[in-house]
Amino acid sequence: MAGPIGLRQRLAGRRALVNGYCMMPGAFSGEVYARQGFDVVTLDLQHGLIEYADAVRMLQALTACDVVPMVRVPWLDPAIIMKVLDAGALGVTCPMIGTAEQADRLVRYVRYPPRGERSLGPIRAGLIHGPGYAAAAAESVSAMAMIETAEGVENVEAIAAVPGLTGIYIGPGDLSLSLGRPARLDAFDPVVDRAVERILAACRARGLIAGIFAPTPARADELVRRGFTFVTLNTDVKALETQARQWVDEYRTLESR
Ligand code: 3PY
Ligand code: MG
Repeated sequence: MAGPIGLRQRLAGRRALVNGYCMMPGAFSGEVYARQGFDVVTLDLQHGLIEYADAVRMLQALTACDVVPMVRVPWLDPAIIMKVLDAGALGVTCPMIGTAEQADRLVRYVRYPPRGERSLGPIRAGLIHGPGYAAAAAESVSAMAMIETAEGVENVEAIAAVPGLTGIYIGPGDLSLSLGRPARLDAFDPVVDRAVERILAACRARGLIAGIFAPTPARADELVRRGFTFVTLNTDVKALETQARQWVDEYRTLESR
C-alpha cells in the first residue's frame, strides 16, 4: 500500500510546492484557506495564535482538503513535535536551528527508531494515513529545519548533512535581524542575499527541499526561479487584511464620488 503524500511525494515532478501559512486558529478558516489551491498548508504554532487543541481541529479540517498538512512548532521540543505528528501533521518545521546537533535532535524527534526516538502512538495519524503509516513515516513525514540566524548560516553545510533531514526553510525576517540588517522580505540586503545563496547551495548539494517565506507572488516566483523548491505565500492574516482593506478602500472611493 502506498504511503501518505508528504512533501517529497507531492514535489515529485513539480518545480516547487506552494505553501500557505495559517496563523489564525479555527477549523473553518483553515479549511477555507486550504481550498485555495495551495500544495501545503502549515499551521503556525510559533507566531500564530494557534494552540494544540486548535491545531487538532484544524488538522481534521485539512484532511478533507488536497494539501499536505504541516505544523511549525514553537521550538525544538520533543513533546509538541511528537504530539502534532500523532495528530496527523505530515511534518514539522522547526524554528531557529543553529547547529548540526540541534538538526540531529529535530530528526530524532520526528523519526521512529532506529534513526530516531519518536515514541510510537500515531493515534490520529494512523487512523487517517492508514495502517502502513508508521512503516512509511520515514518517507512521508518531513523534518524541516529553519535556518534564520547567523549561527545557522555558519553551520549550514553540517546541518544539511544530517541524515534524515527533509529540507531547510529560511526565515528571512529573523535571518536579516540576526545578521544585523533590516528585515526586508521583498528584496534582500546583499549580506542576507549571500547567506540565502549559501543555504540554497547547501540544500542543492544534499538534495534537500529548499524552502523560504515570500511576501508576494512575484517574490515567490523570483525565489523559485532562483532554485527554491518550497515557497510560502505570505499568511492567512495578510490575505484577510489585504482583501478586506482593498474592498473598503474601493467602496470609500466610490462613495466619495
Ligand atoms: C522569518 O522570516 O523569520 C520567519 O520565520 C518566516 O516564517
Ligand atoms: Mg522566524
